[in-house]
Amino acid sequence: MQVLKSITRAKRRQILCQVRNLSMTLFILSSVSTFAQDTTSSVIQTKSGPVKVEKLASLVEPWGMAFLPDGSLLVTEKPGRLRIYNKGKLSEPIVGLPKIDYHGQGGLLDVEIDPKFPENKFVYFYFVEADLKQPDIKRDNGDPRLGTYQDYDDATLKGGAVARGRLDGNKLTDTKVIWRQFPKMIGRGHFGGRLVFAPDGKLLITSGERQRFEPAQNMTNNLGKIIRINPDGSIPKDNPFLNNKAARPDIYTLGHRNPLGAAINPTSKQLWIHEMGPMHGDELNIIVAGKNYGWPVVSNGDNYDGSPIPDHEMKPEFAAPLFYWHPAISPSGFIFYTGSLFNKWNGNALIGSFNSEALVRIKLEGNKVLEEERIWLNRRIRDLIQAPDGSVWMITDSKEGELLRMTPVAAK
Ligand SMILES: [Ca+2]
Repeated sequence: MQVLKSITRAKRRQILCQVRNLSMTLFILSSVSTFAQDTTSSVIQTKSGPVKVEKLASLVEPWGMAFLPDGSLLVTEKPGRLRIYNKGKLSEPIVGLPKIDYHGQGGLLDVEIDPKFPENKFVYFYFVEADLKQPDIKRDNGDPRLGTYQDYDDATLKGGAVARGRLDGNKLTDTKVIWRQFPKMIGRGHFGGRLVFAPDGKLLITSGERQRFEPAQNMTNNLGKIIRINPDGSIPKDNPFLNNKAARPDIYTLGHRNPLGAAINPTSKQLWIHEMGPMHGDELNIIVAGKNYGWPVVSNGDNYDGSPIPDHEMKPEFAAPLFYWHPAISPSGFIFYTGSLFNKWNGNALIGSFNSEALVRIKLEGNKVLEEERIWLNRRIRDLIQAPDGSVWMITDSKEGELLRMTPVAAK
C-alpha cells in the first residue's frame, strides 16, 4: 500500500514537474535575451510589462534589509556587518554589535526597526551566537545537542538570537539580547532568522529546527517554531501556550522547518510565512496562534535520502499550506506589495527564490492563489523590500552579492 502510494505520488509529481519546467523554460526563453549577469542595468519582460533592474551596490552575502524613516536602508552582511545604504553610498559597518558566529547558514541575518523608531531608535537584528561554554566532543559523545551525523570540523554549540540596540549615527548603543534559540546545538543550518512586527506591536521571529527534525514538534525547545515576544523580550500575556506548563511561553506556532520569509498580510493583518521544504514541498503558510504546521510528521516533499514523508492531506490534524512548490523554489524573503508604482501588483505576494533565480510574484484573492509568475533575474534572491517610492529592492545570495532596484519601465 505504501509502495503504491509512493508510485502514485511520484508519478503525479513527475507530471507536475514536467508541466512547471515547461512553463519555466518558455518563460526563461522569453526573458533571457534581455538580461545578463554582468550588466548594471537590465530590462526584463514580465506579465505586467517591462521592468528595469539596476545594481545599486556590492555587498558580501547580504541577508536582510529595513528602511529607516529618512529613506536610507539598513542592510546586513552575513559575515557580521550591518551597514547603511544612502543615496549611492554604503556606510562603514555599524559598531556596537555582539560577537557573531559566521559559518554555513549562520551569521548576521535579518534586521528590523521598531514601529516607534522615531521616538526610541531601536534596531533589532537576528544573529547566530556561540555558546559561552563549549563541550568536550569526545567526553560528551551522546549529548543530544551534538547530534549523530554532524561535521565536527565546526564543533561549536550555537544558536540564533535576537538583539536590539539604539541607532545613533554609525553605532548601536545599549545593545541587549532579547531572545535566544534554545537549546544551542552543533550544526550550521536551519536557523530561520526573519523578524517582523505585527500590527499589535509584538515581534514575530522565525526559528528554524537546526536540521534536527524532531525539535519542531517538541514544546520544551523553541526550534522549528514561530516565536512571539514583546519588543523588550518579555512574553505577551496572550501567547497561546501559557497554560501548558511544559511548553516554552515564547512559542506562537510549531511544526516548522526553516522559514526564511515572513510578512503581514495588509488585508487580513495575519502573519504569512513561507518555509523551505525538504526535497521539494516548500510551503506558503498562514500563521494562526497555537496551530501545528506538521513538520517533520507531514510534508509535501520527501526526505533527501529519497524516503517519502506523508503528505499534508494524509493528516488533516496539521495546518496545511495554502500553496506549495514542487519542484522546490527555495524561497527567501517575503513582502506583500502595497505600492502604486507597479500598479498591477498591488496586494500581490513577492517572494525571493534561490533555485529558480527569480522574483516570484503571487496574485491572490483573499487566501486563494490565483496566479504565480517567476520573474527570472539570473540571481539567487535572498531578500526583498518595498522602498518608500514603491520600487522593489532586492539583495542576492552570494559572496559577490548585489543590492538591486526594480522599477517599471513606463512608470504611471
Ligand atoms: Ca507543513
